[in-house]
Amino acid sequence: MIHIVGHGALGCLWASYLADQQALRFIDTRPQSEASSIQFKRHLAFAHSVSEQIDTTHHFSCLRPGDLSGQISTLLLCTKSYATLEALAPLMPYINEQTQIYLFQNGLGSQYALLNRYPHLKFCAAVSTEGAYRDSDGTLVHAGKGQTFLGWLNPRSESCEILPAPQLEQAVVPDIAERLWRKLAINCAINPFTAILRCRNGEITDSDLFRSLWQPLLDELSMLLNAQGIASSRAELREQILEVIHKTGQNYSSMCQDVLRGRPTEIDDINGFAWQRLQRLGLPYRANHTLWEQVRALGH
Ligand code: KPL
Repeated sequence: MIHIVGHGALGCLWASYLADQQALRFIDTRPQSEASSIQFKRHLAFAHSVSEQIDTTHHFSCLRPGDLSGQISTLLLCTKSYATLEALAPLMPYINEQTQIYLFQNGLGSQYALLNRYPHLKFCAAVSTEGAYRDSDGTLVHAGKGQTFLGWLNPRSESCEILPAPQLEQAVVPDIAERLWRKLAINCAINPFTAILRCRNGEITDSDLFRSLWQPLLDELSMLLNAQGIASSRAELREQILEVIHKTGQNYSSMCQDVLRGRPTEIDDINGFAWQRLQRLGLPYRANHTLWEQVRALGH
């Protein structure tokens, strides 16, 4: 049995594929929540064959922590980064050292906050490029086929397990921390611009805001990666970021979607994390700070 906390786009995406192979339930750990089931339609935006184009309907039960009996063996934590500690706390009676906890958060900070709070638990971090969003009518759109890298946050002797969802490409990697840092740099260079400008990823490069911050931002992000021992030249990072902007040009980033829906953003775990770390290292941090401040000023 697999349990998932968080029924945003990513949680629903994984649920819809995992349920083909295993029994699955959502858990809602929010104090006010009363949802007892979760139902949605999944649409494949990239399907090529006619059979793949059929939208599918998915229905899951959603439990409160008090409804659980027995230990949780596999848990996917698909909440926003700022909600992870609160989401996991009520599940502690049902989690032990054997539970595999998969973390699907954007940015950095929340993963290590969990590890510091619960150093005895098995945390497997995921870095995913699957494109998914909830449409205005609640339809889950699987917008782009990506890849998900999995790896332990703290080194362990046994390998962390691939999730039973063969249609979602996965790989276990030894360097998940490096991938988290590289993804952080990409999110720092895309998400805040899309949130401030309320535009698609592909539209940011035409803006004065992007033009004024792009060079110092690149300097800061490549210094940040190098300070972590990650060999990434400024030119290489520049190419990587521009490639993601190009490939996801039609997407609204997760942060832009949050702003458009009036929800809190993950800015503290993205540019907020970056400028604080740079400041602590005695490195320049102005561009990340400016973007963090401007997204905070949006009031979400
Ligand atoms: O990860 C993303 C996000 O939206 O959070 C990017 C890579 C920017 C794709 O939209």
